[in-house]
Amino acid sequence: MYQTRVLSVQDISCFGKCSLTVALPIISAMGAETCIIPTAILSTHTGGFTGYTWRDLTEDIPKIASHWKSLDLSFDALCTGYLGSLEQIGMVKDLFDAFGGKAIKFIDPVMGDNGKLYPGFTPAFAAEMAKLCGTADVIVPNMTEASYMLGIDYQAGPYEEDDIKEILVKLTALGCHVAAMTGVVLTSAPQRQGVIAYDSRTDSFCSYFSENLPVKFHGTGDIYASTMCGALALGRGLEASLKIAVDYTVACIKQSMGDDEHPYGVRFEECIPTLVELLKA
Ligand code: PXL
Repeated sequence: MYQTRVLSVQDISCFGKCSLTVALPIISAMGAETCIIPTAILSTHTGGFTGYTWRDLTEDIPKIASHWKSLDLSFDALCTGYLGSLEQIGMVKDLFDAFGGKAIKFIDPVMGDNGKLYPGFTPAFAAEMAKLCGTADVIVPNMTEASYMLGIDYQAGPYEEDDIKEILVKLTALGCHVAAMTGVVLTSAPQRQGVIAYDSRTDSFCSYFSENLPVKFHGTGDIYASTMCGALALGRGLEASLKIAVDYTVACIKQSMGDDEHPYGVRFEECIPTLVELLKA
């Protein structure tokens, strides 16, 4: 009997609830077989911690790929998150070539937030990530990542809907089919936050908005991306996938509001039953 199979390529932050420690449980809970290629092992993520360790796994990536090639593995989706170097971007291109046949190539171009790049990222990395995004089917940048990839000035929200749409069209001009902007708040409805997506193949937009909660937690972008990629891999349409991913992310944030002991990540584990319910709809 067929089971959807997803590959997630990103780091393991051993403590801190992001990247593979959220992608693996979330995509698995959605019912898909979840394979991983860890790109690095860090003791924690880099947001709010100092003194973290970093073991680079770049040289393992092509070795894992060539073993898998000998096993003739195939995937329904290839999704990437935080990548650590220009070399790793090149290796993801190779993974797309080797295993991209029937797979949805999904990129969360993790690089920054609130107008700033995360530690260690550079405009040169953003330019290379933009090229990689051109080889994807679906990309899910936030406004910071979109601005760096397009070389435009970052503007803080709320935004005019037409401005977001213009940026999405420019992002698909990089070469991908679908660009979805995350974390969007519009001037027309500042009490809502959500995602607007553009599909260049049908020249159509869709969006899904929920509550704009007055808090910010680390790792919510990874939760959103894992859920959206999982939903698409399972065959849900674009609009349905946006909804499942936004609703699950908002549920996780609500579950975590007022919890001062875990400021580094959300209580996504306790909301897994909600995710399973969202998939039934
Ligand atoms: O949540 C994205 C992410 C993933 N992995 C590492 C990070 C971050 C964001 O800061 O530092 C190591």
